[in-house]
Amino acid sequence: MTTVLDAKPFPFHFAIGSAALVIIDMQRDFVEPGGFGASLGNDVTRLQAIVPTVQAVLAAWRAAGGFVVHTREGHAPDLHDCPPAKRLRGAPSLRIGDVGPMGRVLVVGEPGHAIVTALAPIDGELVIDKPGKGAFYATGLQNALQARGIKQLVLMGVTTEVCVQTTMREANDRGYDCLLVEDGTESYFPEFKAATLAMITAQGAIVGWTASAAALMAALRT
Ligand code: TIU
Repeated sequence: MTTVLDAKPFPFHFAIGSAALVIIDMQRDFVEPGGFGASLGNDVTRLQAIVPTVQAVLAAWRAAGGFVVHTREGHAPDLHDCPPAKRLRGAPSLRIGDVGPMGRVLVVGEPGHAIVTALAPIDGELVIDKPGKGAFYATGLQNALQARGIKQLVLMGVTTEVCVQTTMREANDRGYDCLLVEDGTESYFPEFKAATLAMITAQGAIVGWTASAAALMAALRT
């Protein structure tokens, strides 16, 4: 058993063989200019800044022999899996499916849909394409985790209060213990990130644990 001693609200225990590192939506559509995140009016540079930290944790997790899951938010080219409520919401500069500088926005297989090169999946890692914010909704994630006996999830990715938090809450209801890496996640809104980290650990870890990348990597070295 491995313990992240310096976790909030108290130490987090996991076994590398029954844990998965889940990296949420580190796609060009969210972290590069011209994609979905930017179309909603966001400054994407905040999200780009976490790539080296996510890369360091990913390398440490791989070195420890841990299982890795990458998720990608996106829709089929015919948009059958994109509810009109999602596509028509608000007044973005480009809607889902429109052609932008990185291809069709938030569409599977387009350049913007790809995970950033620094965090590209390698052989043996699971890639989950998801049409929603949560990684369990309309995907094979639950079956894949159950088949491997996974009990604990360590999460990173974007954005903290949207796809990451939604996935953590879905995971809680399915019985997983979840730890979110504080500097391995980011929001377009710093105040939303801070509030999300606080609400996860409140009430005796009502949603889960948080810890720094350094604390997690220190645990992985023991
Ligand atoms: N807009 C926003 O903050 N996030 C999303 O739309 N998707 C994810 O968080 N991946």
